[in-house]
Formats: sequence, C-alpha cells, structure tokens
Amino acid sequence: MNYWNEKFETMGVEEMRAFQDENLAATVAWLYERVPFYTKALDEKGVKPAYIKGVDDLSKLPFTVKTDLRDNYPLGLCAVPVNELARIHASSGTTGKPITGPYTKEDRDQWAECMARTLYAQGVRKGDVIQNAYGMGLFTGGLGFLLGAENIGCCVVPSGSGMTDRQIMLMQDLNTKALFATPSYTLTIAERAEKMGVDIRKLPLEIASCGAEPWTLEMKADIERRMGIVAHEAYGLTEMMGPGVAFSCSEGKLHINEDHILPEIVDPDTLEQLPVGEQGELVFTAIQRRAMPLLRYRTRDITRLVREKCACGRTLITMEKILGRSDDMLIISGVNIFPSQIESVILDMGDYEPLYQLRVTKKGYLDKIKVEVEAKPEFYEGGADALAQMAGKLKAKLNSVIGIGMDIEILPIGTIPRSEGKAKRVFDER
Ligand code: DLL
Repeated sequence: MNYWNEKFETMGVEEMRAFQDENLAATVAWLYERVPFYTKALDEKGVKPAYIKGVDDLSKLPFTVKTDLRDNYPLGLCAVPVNELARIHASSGTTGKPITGPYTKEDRDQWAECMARTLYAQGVRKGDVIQNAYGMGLFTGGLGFLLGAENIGCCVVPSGSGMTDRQIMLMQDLNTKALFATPSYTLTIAERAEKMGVDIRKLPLEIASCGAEPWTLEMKADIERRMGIVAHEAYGLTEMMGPGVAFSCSEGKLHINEDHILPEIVDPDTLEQLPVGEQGELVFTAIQRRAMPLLRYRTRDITRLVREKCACGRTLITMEKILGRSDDMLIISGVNIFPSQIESVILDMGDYEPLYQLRVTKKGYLDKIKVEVEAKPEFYEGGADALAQMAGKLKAKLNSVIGIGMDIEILPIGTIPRSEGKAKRVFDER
C-alpha cells in the first residue's frame, strides 16, 4: 500500500472540487452563526452564507490576518465553547500575546490523519522507531508529529529539542529509523555527531522529516550527504492545525492536504487571487475544522501552486518550496531579497557550512547588508589571504545572482549559535 488514505490522496480533481465546495459552504455557514468576528466581516462584504456555493466563490470571502488572532486573543475566534475543546496549542511569536490554535476532538483526529498521511508518504511505517526532536509543548511541531506517528503505530521516542549529545546516543542505542526535527536542528545534530566521531551514515537512520522554517534544496542536499538519509519536508502553521498542511512525497513534491486546507495564491499587494502557477502569497481556508476554522488566512509565505500529475500517484495539489515569508523579505536599496536566495548561493559555493546570519544596517540613507558565514574548517585554516579571496568570490557571486553588493565576514567554525528549533538568521538593525 502506497498511501495512508488512498481515497482522498488520489481522488479525481472533479470529485475533490465537489467535496471542497460542500465543505467550504458548510464552514462559512458554521462561522457566520457562531463567530461574531466573521458575522461582521461577512455582513460588511454583503455576503450571506447562502451565496457561497463553493471554491469559485472564495474571492467573495473576507481575509483573516495574524493581528485578527492577536486582537481576539485568547479564544475570540473560536466557534465552540471551551468545554468542547480537546486541546489548545499556541505560537509564541517574538512580541506580545501568542496566537492560539484550539482543536475539538474531531479537529485533533483530523490532524492525526493529516500527519499520518505526511509520515506514511515519507516511508514511516508501523513498528518503526522514530525520534521526535521537535519542541514538545505549546509548539505544534512536537505533539503534531507525535499524533501522526502514534496513528501509524510507530514506537515513538519523544526526545524533544535540545540535549544534542543525548539525541545522538539515543539514535545509536535505539536504532532510530526516522528523525523529526527542524532542518537547522537536524544540521546541528549532524555537526555534533561529526565532532563526537559518530558516523550517522553508518547508523540505521533512513529518514528525516524536516519543517517549521524555510530551507533550500542545497541545505536538503547537505543534510542528506552528511547523514546518509532522505530529508523529507513537512509544512504547516499553528493557525491551520500545525504541521500536516503539506508534505513531500517520494518524488520530492509538496502535496497539500487540500480536502482539509484549501489553498489559493494572492498578490500580496492587490490581494487579487492569482491563477495556479503564479508566485504570490499563500492563503488558506480550513474547510473541515470546527473549533477555529479560518477563512482566507494570509500566511505571508511566498510560493506557487502547481497542478500536475505526480509520479507518486497522489492527485493532491502541490506547492513549490516556500521561497520565504513576505515579512522576512528584506528590501535592500529597493531590491527585494529573501534570505533563502542568499542561502542557496552560499551553499552552492561548497566552501561554507550551512550556517549564516544576515545583518542589515543603515548608513545615512544607504542600506547595508552583511553576510556572516562560517567557512568549513579545511578552508578556514587556509589563512587570512585565502579567506580574503574566498570572501571576494562569494561577494562577486552574490552580486551577480542577487544584484547588490554585500559585505562578507567569514567566521571561524562554532561562532554562529547552533539552532535547536527555528534558526534566527536575519538581524535587521535599521
Ligand atoms: O512551524 C508548524 C510546523 C511544525 C511545520 C513542524 C512543520 C514542522 P508555526 O510555528 O505557526 O507552525 O510557524 C508557521 O513556519 O507560516 C512558515 O513561514 C514556516 N514554515 C513551516 N514549515 C515550513 C516549511 C509550524 N516546510 C510558519 N518550509 C509558516 C518553509 C515553513 N517554511
């Protein structure tokens, strides 16, 4: 069996559309009756639930943004009373109140379903020993992956994030087959193992399921080479359930669980819906959730949707790797840059560790960007002249690919803080 849920994962496009139409209409009616925020937002647009027949009517619906969740903290957007909730997660954010993600028992079961599809597609099977190194707690990563792995029937080692030496010890002693962690923490583990003299390539580890932050194909290749595994991807956000929204298959395509979470792409400036294939901001509507389904939630994530026949057999729509978040996009002297573009160039050079930070400052009216990056030890030891030459090469490459001059500082190995969760790469000091 290739699929966790063959019916929905391989459903014909028309049948899927009919399913989405029905569930979208039901969700709008559900919210209109129960959540004053949506009653008001729909009334302001002059939209009655009966006008929404299906996906073609999506653009009639109001958008929801992160500040709507903050303004209605903790449960103002919740459509059911607290005693009907089974769980509440939250995303801490860096400032102010967190945003909450409440689930009814049915919502939580759907999440377990979406996560089982994710892990099954990535080769995780009943009885496998898996090590879950996402943060366990309010963050949806740890407990979301736990639900999926338990649903499949795995033997779960909930190691949580951090204590990297112990992660490596457990991996060796328990013969872990699959590791769940952010890509940056996966690399921290790879690096630490190399330092400890443990060759992860010789261990039974076969799979990593990485997500929760943007990463490039170059970073994926680096993880795969250093650990001798296949690095798969999971995508999701607290507002939609957490991980489980999209997952990579054997072909490396990111399929969206579109029977649960309906995707569209909009132009982030005009908010016009864009046709499939065009790049823009990913917007989601949850069509089966009951506690806090959101309408047209603006993720700020930039990508494009692709409708194509996937060799894995799944018909679920795919999205390209997230290019970055519109709020991480740096505008340097008028040029729009995503950190992931810089990451691709750095890793493509082959001289650097996948560890970097971007520091943005202002001198007078001019924006300046400095790339701080760690050289691989064999290159760092080459001495000052060799490093200056390397920096010159990287500067020229970045300039030709991205089109602006950046300062480069090459740091000795171990200087940049190692990530145990989501890596912080951009320091905007303007
Ligand atoms: O990060 C949920 C998650 C946990 C996904 C574990 C995958 C694995 P939040 O903390 O709410 O939820 O952050 C959501 O993280 O809007 C993206 O900007 C980013 N993100 C998540 N997965 C990916 C990914 C979790 N695979 C925000 N690639 C999202 C790029 C990702 N960005």
